[in-house]
Amino acid sequence: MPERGATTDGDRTLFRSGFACIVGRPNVGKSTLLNAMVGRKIAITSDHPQTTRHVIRGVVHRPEAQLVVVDTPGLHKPRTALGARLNELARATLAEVDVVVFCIPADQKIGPGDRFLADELRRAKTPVVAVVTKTDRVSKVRIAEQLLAVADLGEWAEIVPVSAVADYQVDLLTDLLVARLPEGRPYFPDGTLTDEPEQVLVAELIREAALAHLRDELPHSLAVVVEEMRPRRDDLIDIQAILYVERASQKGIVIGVGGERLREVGSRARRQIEALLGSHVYLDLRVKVAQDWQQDPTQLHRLGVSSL
Ligand SMILES: Nc1nc2c(ncn2[C@@H]2O[C@H](COP(=O)(O)OP(=O)(O)OP(=O)(O)O)[C@@H](O)[C@H]2O)c(=O)[nH]1
Ligand SMILES: [Mg+2]
Repeated sequence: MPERGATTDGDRTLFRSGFACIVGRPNVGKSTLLNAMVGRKIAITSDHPQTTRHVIRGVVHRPEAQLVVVDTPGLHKPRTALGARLNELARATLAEVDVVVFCIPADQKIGPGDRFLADELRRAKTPVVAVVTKTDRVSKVRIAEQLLAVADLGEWAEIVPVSAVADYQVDLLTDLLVARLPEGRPYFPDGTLTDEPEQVLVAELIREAALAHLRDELPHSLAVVVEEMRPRRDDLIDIQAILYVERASQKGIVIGVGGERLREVGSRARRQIEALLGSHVYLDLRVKVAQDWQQDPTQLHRLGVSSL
């Protein structure tokens, strides 16, 4: 029997390859789903909206298929240059993939943001699999209600309830997406899980650690750049990174009383980075001001809000 998702042509088993792009409002669980599908943390996640700031590719390897999953920044109506840039990134990606995964959380009523997106997707013409995320947070009755509400929202190739945290139907979703890929050769070598540069993964893990300690508007003002990454010994890597905030008044919040918050962020990030790199890490964090960088298109790229 061929693997699920593969078909046979006489004796020949077809290899499928292609791209699925995850879209949805901010904070609906797109990056958590990407990580669950790939089986490793590639994209950082947080309970602050607009955590993802650039398009991130993760690779799912199957014996008969390779699925490249593209995580995008949450789509919403732009307020700043950052918001506009994020929307632009997500839209450009939509047109270039084989199938779209549209995430709607089980624990929130469908709102104008979801309808706005459903309209966008109708125009894109790529098949769309609607996914009801975070099913572990609600009752079975509520999941059923949400599935019906999603069905009313548009024309979907499939509707699948999923929990990335409880690992419910993540593999099934992958199977459904693989089945929609064209025949083709793999895009990435065996074993490659992402094409994100190591330095970017490290900067993102530092941002994730900082987001876990920050409230309100400040998360939107934070950007992290790894300035240097150098082995000091066989088993120790020196990393220097800068946390940028938008205003001088925000510096103290990130640093905390007597530097305590920055130390906590550093040790949390260091543990994650050591797991990623498989080496001890000496992490040197500094905080600087990049005045109103969100409003300044020339600074966006430098601070990790990159183009495709
Ligand atoms: N209980 C539960 N929580 C989830 C699940 N998926 C995501 N979350 C939580 O929801 C929050 C947002 O998740 P993200 O994956 O960062 O959401 P996102 O859609 O990528 O957000 P943006 O990048 O800001 O657009 C985090 O606190 C996650 O831990 C799930 O299946 N179950
Ligand atoms: Mg995200």
